[in-house]
Amino acid sequence: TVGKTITCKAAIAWEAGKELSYEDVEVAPPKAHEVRIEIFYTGVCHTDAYTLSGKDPEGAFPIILGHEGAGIVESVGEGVTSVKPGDHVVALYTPECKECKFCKSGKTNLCGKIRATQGKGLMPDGTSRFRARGQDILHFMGTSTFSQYTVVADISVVAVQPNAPMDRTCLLGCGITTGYGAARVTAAVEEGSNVAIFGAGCVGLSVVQGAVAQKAGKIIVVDVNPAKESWATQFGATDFVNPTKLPEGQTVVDKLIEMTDGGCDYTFDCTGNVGVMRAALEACHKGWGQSIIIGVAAAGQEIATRPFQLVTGRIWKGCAFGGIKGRSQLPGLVADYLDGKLKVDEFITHRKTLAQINEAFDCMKQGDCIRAVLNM
Ligand code: NAD
Ligand code: AHE
Ligand code: ZN
Repeated sequence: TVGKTITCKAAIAWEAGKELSYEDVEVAPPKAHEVRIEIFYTGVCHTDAYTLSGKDPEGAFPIILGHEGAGIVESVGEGVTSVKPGDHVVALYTPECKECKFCKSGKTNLCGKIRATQGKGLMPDGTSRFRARGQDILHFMGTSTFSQYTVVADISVVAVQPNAPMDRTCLLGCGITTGYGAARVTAAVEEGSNVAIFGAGCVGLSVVQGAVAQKAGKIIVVDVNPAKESWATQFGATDFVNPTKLPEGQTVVDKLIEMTDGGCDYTFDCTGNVGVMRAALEACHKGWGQSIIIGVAAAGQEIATRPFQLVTGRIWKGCAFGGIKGRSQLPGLVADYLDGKLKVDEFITHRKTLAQINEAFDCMKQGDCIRAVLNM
């Protein structure tokens, strides 16, 4: 297959708001500094549904979605030295070139090298490697893992330990790394600090794991779904608050301030709801509390608070992919998983095949789903 176009199955999003279509796609061979990957497993993330809905300002169609994938390198283009055919890999929607202003800053995991073309759904040379029904199909987040074969930039892929099962490592491509990294890298939660996590999905529960690893004091999970209490406890939360069950007149902010003697040291929004983001900021301790926005809000939504909240020392920030540099740090997370220090298996509540992808999207929208993993 090396150097040749591969015809395989993919789930194509032809139009916003419509079901995905499982059909043949032609995947061109990788050009210079590109890698063709046989995807074995992919997770389904809310951000895929968000872009499919048509609300993502960067979303264009037709497109192959998916950004939580693991597989094996099939072939590489000219000049690729970081991975080779046969390597077990995870696709990276946050690439790491190690040479741009961002990568060299030491201040962020965002990489600027290919962000412009990635946002347009194209490979770095401005073209697509996918064709179906005689037309070009766009790439998504530089990964497009809802295809049995995909082509990515060589800076958008990392080789990981081959003894780590790919149906688990795929989840390190987004949800788990995002939450775990937010607690360990972006917030760098200190020992004994009080933490509140809004939203106990894959991302929020991964923040809980990160907070446990950082030896946080109180780890308070806030969720409107009562079924999330046992999930929170299983991952190491010390307390659970359901904002819909508070006494009349008490807000979730009042409750958290009361539980933490003045406010939390760190809070995390893992819901994407801008009202929740405000509550998370205002539940922070005066003088130093930090609130980290992780959730992706719908297009057009804005956050608000009284500026006095910041004047009095609360800090509002956010992160993508948990602040983790994929090529440098993902093998470390896989090692944590292999050593039993990072839970991954526990997140998989649903398993489907690529052909059943629309069912997986339906599952994701139910309260009992943490992650649905697709076998390609
Ligand atoms: P999820 O839907 O599985 O979990 C969200 C949880 O929030 C659910 O348990 C839900 O009951 C709870 N919730 C909803 N409204 C609430 C409210 N008002 N108060 C308290 N809890 C509430 O989602 P997920 O997969 O964990 O992802 C969370 C968010 O993070 C999504 O918006 C997703 O798009 C985003 N995301 C961001 C990044 C990033 O890099 N920044 C990466 C992955 C996902
Ligand atoms: N394209 C959207 C924004 C979507 C977004 O915030 N994406 C996150 C990852 S979510 C993963 O599930 C991200 O990485 N953002 C940083 C980046 O560079 O895209 C929009 O509003 O335009
Ligand atoms: Zn995601």
